Amino acid sequence: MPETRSIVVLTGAGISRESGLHTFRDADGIWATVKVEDVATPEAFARDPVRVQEFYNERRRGLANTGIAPNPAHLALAEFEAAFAGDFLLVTQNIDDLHERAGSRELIHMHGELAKARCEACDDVGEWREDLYIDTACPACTQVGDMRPHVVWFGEMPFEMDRIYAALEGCDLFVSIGTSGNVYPAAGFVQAARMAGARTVELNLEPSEGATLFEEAVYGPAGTVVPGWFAKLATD
Ligand code: BV8
Repeated sequence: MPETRSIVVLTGAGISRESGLHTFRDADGIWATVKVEDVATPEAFARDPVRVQEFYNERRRGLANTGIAPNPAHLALAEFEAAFAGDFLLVTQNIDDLHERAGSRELIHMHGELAKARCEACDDVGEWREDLYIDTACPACTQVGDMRPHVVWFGEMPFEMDRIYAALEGCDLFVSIGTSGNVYPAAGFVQAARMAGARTVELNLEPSEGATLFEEAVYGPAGTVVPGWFAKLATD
């Protein structure tokens, strides 16, 4: 096996499942109880901002629950990154803060962060761990009524796409963990990695929508599969 010099890892909601956070499309997932078009689009926010703010307030309160903590999969990624001599980039679709709490450093939240809020009047983005209301004042410009979760809704451009594609074009290993491969552009990253000639691996509970695009796969819970797989990579 040629030496691995540059790794891109993509994670989705599945990596946080064993930490106690729901996924989206599993039977007990978030989209089983609420519709995307009612809470996760700019149109929904314009139509019913109270409902959208409450949807994210509930999830943000959930993050503050002491029972929610990084699991062995998050910890294994942070441990591997710390010891890896090459380039390592972790791109997550998740808006929870479990990767940073596990110690990951080169980390991009392409769909934003639940623990941050953005002012649409002055574009200030800051840490935000309490509830957001339609009359919350911006801490930077004091404007009232323009605060929103710093989260990427459907139809909005994900963050740091140039940096992500540059990393994919230069990587020799792409590992996708805990994602169903339903949401673009993230679901297309494996294609970019293949174009770059990278080795492509899927670590998931079950085959994703894009399973056939991966050269290798290991199926099982991330908390078990990810530590073992990265421990072996570290000794390859
Ligand atoms: C954009 C933040 C363009 C909000 C989210 C091409 C074709 C078709 C449609 C499109 C396309 N291009 C764009 C679109 C539209 C849309 C899209 O992809 N729609 C889909 C549904 C068809 N995409 C967008 O709108 C994106 N924007 O493309 O902009 C643009 C261009 C110019 C100018 C402006 C804009 C924006 C998408 C981002 C939306 N925001 N999240 C929030 O969190 O509330 S997406 C949401 O889905 C989450 O981020 C989530 O992470 C993401 C993906 O879901 P998964 O993470 O994969 O979770 P899921 O439940 O689906 O799967 C979990 C997996 O884990 C399963 O496979 C399961 O088996 C596994 N699992 C479960 N337990 C475990 C496990 N694995 C391991 N261990 C376990 N224990």
